[in-house]
This record gives sequence, C-alpha cells and structure tokens, in this order.
Amino acid sequence: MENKEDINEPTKGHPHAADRKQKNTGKPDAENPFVLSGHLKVGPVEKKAAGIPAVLASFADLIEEKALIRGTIALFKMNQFNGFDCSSCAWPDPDDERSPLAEYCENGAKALAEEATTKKVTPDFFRKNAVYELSLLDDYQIGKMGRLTDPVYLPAGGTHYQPISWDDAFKKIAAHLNSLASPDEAAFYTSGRTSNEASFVYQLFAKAYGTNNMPDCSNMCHETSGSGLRPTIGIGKGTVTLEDFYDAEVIIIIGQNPGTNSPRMMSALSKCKANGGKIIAINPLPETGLMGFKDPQKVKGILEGVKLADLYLPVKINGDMALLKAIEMLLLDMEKEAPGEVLDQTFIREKTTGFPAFEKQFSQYRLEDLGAACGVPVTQLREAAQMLALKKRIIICWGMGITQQPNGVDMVREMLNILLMKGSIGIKGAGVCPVRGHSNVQGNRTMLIDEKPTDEQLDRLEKFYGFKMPRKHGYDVVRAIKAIHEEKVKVLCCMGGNLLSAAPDTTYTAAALRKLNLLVCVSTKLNRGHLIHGKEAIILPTYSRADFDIVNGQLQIISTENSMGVVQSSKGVLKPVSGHLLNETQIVCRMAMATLGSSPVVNWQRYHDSYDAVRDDIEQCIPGFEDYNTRVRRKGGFYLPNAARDEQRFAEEHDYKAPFTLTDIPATHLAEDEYMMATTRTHDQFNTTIYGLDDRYRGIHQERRVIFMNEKDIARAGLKAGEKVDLFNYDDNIERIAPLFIIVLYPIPEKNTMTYFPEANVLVSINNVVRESNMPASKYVKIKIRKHNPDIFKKIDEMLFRASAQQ
Ligand SMILES: Nc1nc2c(c(=O)[nH]1)N[C@H]1C(S)=C(S)[C@@H](COP(=O)(O)OP(=O)(O)OC[C@H]3O[C@@H](n4cnc5c(=O)[nH]c(N)nc54)[C@H](O)[C@@H]3O)O[C@H]1N2
Ligand SMILES: Nc1nc2c(c(=O)[nH]1)N[C@H]1C(S)=C(S)[C@@H](COP(=O)(O)OP(=O)(O)OC[C@H]3O[C@@H](n4cnc5c(=O)[nH]c(N)nc54)[C@H](O)[C@@H]3O)O[C@H]1N2
Ligand SMILES: [Mo]
Repeated sequence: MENKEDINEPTKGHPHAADRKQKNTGKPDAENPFVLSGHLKVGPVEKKAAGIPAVLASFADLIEEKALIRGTIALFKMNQFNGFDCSSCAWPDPDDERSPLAEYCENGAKALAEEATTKKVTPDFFRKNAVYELSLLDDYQIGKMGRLTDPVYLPAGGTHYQPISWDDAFKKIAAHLNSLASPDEAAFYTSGRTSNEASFVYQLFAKAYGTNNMPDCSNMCHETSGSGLRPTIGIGKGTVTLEDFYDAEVIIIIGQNPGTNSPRMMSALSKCKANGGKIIAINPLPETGLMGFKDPQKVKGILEGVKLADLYLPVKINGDMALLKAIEMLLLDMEKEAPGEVLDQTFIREKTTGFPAFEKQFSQYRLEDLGAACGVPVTQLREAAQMLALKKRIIICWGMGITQQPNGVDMVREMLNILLMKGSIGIKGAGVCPVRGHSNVQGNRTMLIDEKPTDEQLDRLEKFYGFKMPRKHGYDVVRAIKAIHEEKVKVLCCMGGNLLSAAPDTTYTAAALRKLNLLVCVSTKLNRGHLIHGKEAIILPTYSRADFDIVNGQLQIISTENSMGVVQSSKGVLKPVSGHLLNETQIVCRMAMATLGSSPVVNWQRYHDSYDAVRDDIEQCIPGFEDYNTRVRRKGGFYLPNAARDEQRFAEEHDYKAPFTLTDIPATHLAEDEYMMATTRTHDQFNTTIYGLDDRYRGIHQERRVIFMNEKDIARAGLKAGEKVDLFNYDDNIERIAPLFIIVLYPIPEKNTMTYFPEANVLVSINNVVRESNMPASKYVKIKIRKHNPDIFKKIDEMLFRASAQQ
C-alpha cells in the first residue's frame, strides 16, 4: 500500500481541555484527550514480522527508558529456567530446549523497558503536578513518567496526591470498607499480571470481607472463550500444548494478531510449517504477523524469513460465523462423497451428542449466501475446506477478533463443532487454543478471581478455612461500572490495570468512577486510571514481575499459569526502583489485617511472610496443585490437569461427551452512512500502556488517531485518505463522539473500519455486550464518519458538562 498523504497540521494543545480551563470549573478532567501529533506517515505494510528491525526496536526502548544495562541483563533472564516470566503475554515457553541467547520478543523487551525504567514518579513529582494537569497529558506521556515509588493519597477536594505512610493508607482503606452498609458496596478489580499467590490471597480477602464483586480483565478479554468452551468440553481453557503446535497438520488463526500480541507464537508456527503443517489465517486485515515471519533468534531466519499463512481469508468484521458454517457445509458434502474419509464417525458416535440436528441445519443454507455473508469468495472457502478434509491434526487459535463480537460465545462453539466433526480434540497435534492476553490472566481465574465462583469451589474453601463464603454472584466489569454509576458500589480497589481506559463508553465510565467514595489502585506505573478518581483516592506502588522480591531476607519466587495450563515459577532479577514498595501479596494481607482485624480463621501474617505458606494452602483448596511447592520449583514447572485434553472427557452434564451446538448467523444492518468498526492494538502498546506512536507492521508511523478504511468507501463518502474526520456512535440513542481521526486507506473489507484501543473506547456503548459472557463487544461498533468540524469540541464540552452535572 502506498498512500503517502500530505501530513496534517498538528493540533495545538488540547482543545476541549483548554476551553474548559477558561471556564475555570476545573472539572470534569480529561478522560480521553484527543491531540494529533501532526507527524503521521503512512508507509508500506511490512511483509514479514520480526527480523532485524524488531531486535533493534527492543534495544531502542531500553535506551529511551534509561535502562540499557539493567534491561539488557534482565532480557537474558527473561523466560529462562530460573529466570522470570515475561509479563507481556501468556504464550508458553518451550518445555525442553530454550534458546540460550534469548526467549523474548520485541514486545516482551518493550514491556521490560517499561518496568526496568529508572525514571521515577516520586511524592515530589505529585507535589509539583496537579492531578488535573496530569490528566491533560496523553497516555503515552503519562506512561513515560516512570515507576511509582511511594504510596500517595488524594484527599476529598484535593488537587494533588500527597505522601501517606503504608499504615495510614491501610487504615483509610479499612475505615472506608468498614463504613459501607454491605460488603457488596465494594468491588475488587484485577488485571492479569498478578501472581497466583497474590491472586489467591486477594480473592480470599474479598470473600472474607463478604463479597464476590471481583470484576477482572477476563471480563473484557477471554470470558467469551470460557463461556463457550465450558458447556461443551467441560473446561473453560484450551486443550493444546506447545508440542501440539509442532505436530499439527493445519493451524487456523482466527481473529488474532500473533505477530504483535504473542510474537513467540510465531516461532511455534514456523516450526509447524517446517514440519509440513499448513496455516489458514482468517482476519479482515492481512496482518503482517500472519503473512510472514523472520525469526530473530536464528541467523538464517532473520535473513530469509518464511511465508506463514498458506491461505488468507479476508473475512468481514463479524462475518466469521457464516465462514465457519460454509466450511462445515463443504466438509459434510465431501463426507457424502467419500464416507468415513472426512469426518471421524467413531469419535462423533462415542464422544459427542447432537450430530444429527447439527447436520440437518445445513439444508437451510446456500454456499453462495454464506460466501456473501462473510465476504470471502466461494473458491477460497472451498480451498479452506479442502485443506482440512483429509487432515485430523487441526488446531484452532483465536483472539479478540472472536471474543469481542456480540455472538462470540456462539462462534467459540461453532469452532468446536468443526473440531468435533473431525475428532480433532484431545489427540496429538489437535485442539482448541484461545490465546490468552495478560501473562497470568488464566492463573488469576484458576486462583478463583471470579465474580461467579461455583458452589464446588466455595465448598472447598469453606471446608479449609471454616468460615461461610459469600454465595451471591458478584459484578463483572460491565455490571460493576453500572453499579458504580448507580452508587451501589462506593469503594473500588484495583489490583493493577487501568479500568478507566480499558473499559468501554469512556464518558460513562469516567462519570461513574468519579462518584466513588474511594478508589484504590495497586500499580507499578502511573496511568489515566489514577487521574480520573473518586472523592478520595490512594495509589499503592508495587513490584513488577522483573523486580526482586525479598521478604524477611529471603528472595521469593512467585508463580503464574500460561495459556496452555503450565504453572511455573518466576523470580525477579532487578533491584526495585524504590525501597518503599511492597509486593502485592503483602499489600493484600495488610489490607486484610487492617480491615478484618487479626482473623482467627485466616492467618494473614503467615501469608504476608511467605509465599510458600500461600502455596501450601492453595494446594488444599484448588485441585491440580498437589505438591505445589516442590513441583513449581522443577525446571519448566508442571501442567494442570485437563480432562478434555488428556482423556477426551468432556462436559459432565452430557455424560462426559461434547454436544454439537446449533447457532445462528447474525444479520447486521448498516445504513448507507454507517460503518462497522473494530478496535485493535498497535504494535507499540500493551493495552492501555502506549510504548510509542507507531504501528510499524501496518505501516503507520507517529500517530494513533487513525481510521482504516476501504478505498471504495472513502470515495463513495466523498472523503480522502489523509483527511480529518470525527467519528460518532448512536447506540441507546446517545451521541458518542470521538473527534479528530485521520483516514488511512487500507486493505480492509468494504463497510469495515478499524481504529485503535483505547482512543476509540469512547464510542463503545456500555450496553454493547457479548451475549452470555457480557463482555464489551469492542470489535463490533456501528459508527458514522463525518468530515472534521472544529465546532465539535464545543459540543463535546457541553456533553461532558452535562455528564458531570448529573453527578
Ligand atoms: N505487545 C502486546 N502484546 C499483547 C497485548 C498488547 O496490547 N500488546 N495485549 C495482550 C492482551 S491482554 C490480549 S487479550 C492479547 C490480544 O491479542 P489479539 O487477540 O491479537 O488482539 P487485538 O489486537 O485486539 O487484535 C485482534 C485481531 O482481530 C482482528 N479482527 C477484528 N475483528 C475481527 C472479526 O470480526 N473477525 C476476525 N476473524 N478477526 C477480526 C483484528 O484485525 C486483529 O488482527 O494480546 C496480549 N499481548
Ligand atoms: N476497545 C477495546 N477495549 C479493550 C480491548 C480491546 O481490544 N478493545 N481489550 C480488552 C482486554 S483484552 C483487556 S485484557 C483489557 C486490559 O485492561 P487492564 O488489564 O485493566 O489494562 P492494562 O493496560 O493492561 O493495565 C496497565 C496498568 O497495569 C499496571 N501494572 C502493570 N504491571 C503490573 C503489576 O505487575 N502489578 C500491578 N499491581 N500493576 C501492574 C500499571 O500501572 C499499568 O498502567 O482491556 C480491554 N479493553
Ligand atoms: Mo486481554
């Protein structure tokens, strides 16, 4: 793609915020600033991911963060046996050989640079910078401020965070929690980096305090996968190991961008290809990481590179259901021609239920209609079916392109339908692979960070601890935000993350968060979530994954669970940036002791003093952790049991068989001036942490406020590539505005558009959710696009004032 447009004028300052300051009301703060860099360059899309530019990029970030020596030493310990687990994604490490040079990727190195930085956010920094002033910076600038060094407190009506002692911070939190009319007026959010040990004590604290209000980042990420998988295969996790990738004959990658978001998956994919495997990529964008790969860890790989996808299907946004059904229909037809060759009739008979009804549904479909509905030519659909027809070792991987669709849960079940037809689950080289996001998000759930724990799980905890666990299901993310808005939840504690910017409907969410009596954030770095606060706010600084963690003179190990159910230890290697940090487990224990007093039922002090003690008790409460302390210290850790993977034992309620599921193809109606928008990550961010302003693989440089559009759509709407536009959403009859985006001409299906998260979250209605999993459907947002009108800022200001007036 070559569309070097003339580059726009930089926007000056921060229009709506400046405007607002003149009115001198001081509020609301800037929850979603919109400033254009003025330096957008659109170059060609890169043909192959990784390679030398990736290696160079890793070191550039370390230099920028003034952490070259610290960072380089740490890089060589990343993902090594006896080293620390990279916090960037949940992709597993090889069980046996690990590259002696490095088991990291460009984006892991960037994540490390963020943490290893020697820049600091000290109490003095907060004394000099008012919260409101900080909120006017963009996310990139906020993130670059450095590591938090001391606990700080923002009193009601205060303009600056001020230092507070750890003791006083815990006393304040306890006083707030103990003043609530019911424990359900508090909520405890978790992002996915928290270790197993800290997660376990955190959920125990919430339950001992009396609530299941534990929204977590899974509620915005892979909740959909769990909701789809559990009723079918009896477990909400994937069923493959890394070895299976090497053995697979076909790997389907759907709605996922591995080159950017789980780069080490690329080594596994190229190994699969070297063994003769084939790859099918299903994505509205021809993502660089799906198309080609140069292995930065092998000299030969760096120079030559391999072609990855053998077949690329440019599906329309949300067209996947029609596509999956088309493939199934073709497989059924081929089976009729060659009975017993295509489907695994024995597996279907012995291990599944509901096949006849499943097969029957296809009489209502025509292949041409399915092709039109998904936007992929029938010839390509046939090619996909042919690639699968005679193969059995098939893996399906998916990411947010599936889970953040309104019918995502159904699509997960439809992907399972394909594998069930083929008997491609619970055998070598085959199965499902929801590729998790945060490095320990899967472990958080295993540790019972869950707003809807099962009775069985609670019974075990009750038996061990001897106190009554709350049984009422709590709030997930979307419900928690609504409950905060309705003032049903008054205290929010966040274990990591950046709920404000990660959540949908930024204006609504910000208005909600401002109503809190108290916001507590346990964080490594400053983010916007600290600046849009409740009446009072506390920031508690903590260690990152890469930091040493010494308790009572002993270097501690923590443990995490990766995307493939391997639990392994992680040991920090960097000297913490400040002597005033506490680890997450200690923070929770001290919060618990301050709030609940010295409890006769849970010995918080014991957990506070040793992670081994926490692990000993996890072993008693959660199946699969027998001999935890010994096994976690073994090279490579241990696999958690997975009956679907190991024994083809599926859903208990179906007699351990897996049911075929009947699903519908959704109909999307777009008006003439409406477009479908998906939000996605650039190559230069980790969720709400913005590493830089480039999206190198997609050819975008120095700007994040861009909207990818199809050439024909641009022409039809009388717009031009490079032109400034404003974006609108009208769900629930509310006007949502994201001003000032620049059009980029891109190979994306017609009527489809793509923008970056979190800038576009303001357009995602809080009510636009995935059925069953209740996740924000942030890859299915109807928008209108209009030429930029400078008067839009006045309108936004009025809107924000209305929102603040309602408080
Ligand atoms: N460097 C880095 N690594 C990360 C993260 C990060 O931000 N930066 N985030 C971590 C987290 S928490 C997560 S959950 C994962 C996320 O990793 P991904 O699941 O890869 O998430 P996204 O970047 O949102 O991209 C999803 C892909 O879905 C495609 N897509 C959009 N709509 C559709 C659709 O309707 N159908 C299909 N088939 N595809 C569609 C997009 O084009 C894009 O390629 O990555 C993790 N790893
Ligand atoms: N529109 C749109 N919205 C999305 C998505 C999307 O694709 N589109 N993706 C969704 C997904 S998949 C996810 S997972 C969520 C992410 O939601 P979150 O997990 O809430 O957000 P992050 O940006 O990962 O959180 C970053 C912050 O975590 C803190 N942090 C980092 N490491 C640590 C640590 O070790 N301990 C502690 N205590 N704090 C730490 C730092 O202060 C940092 O600023 O966003 C969701 N939102
Ligand atoms: Mo995620």
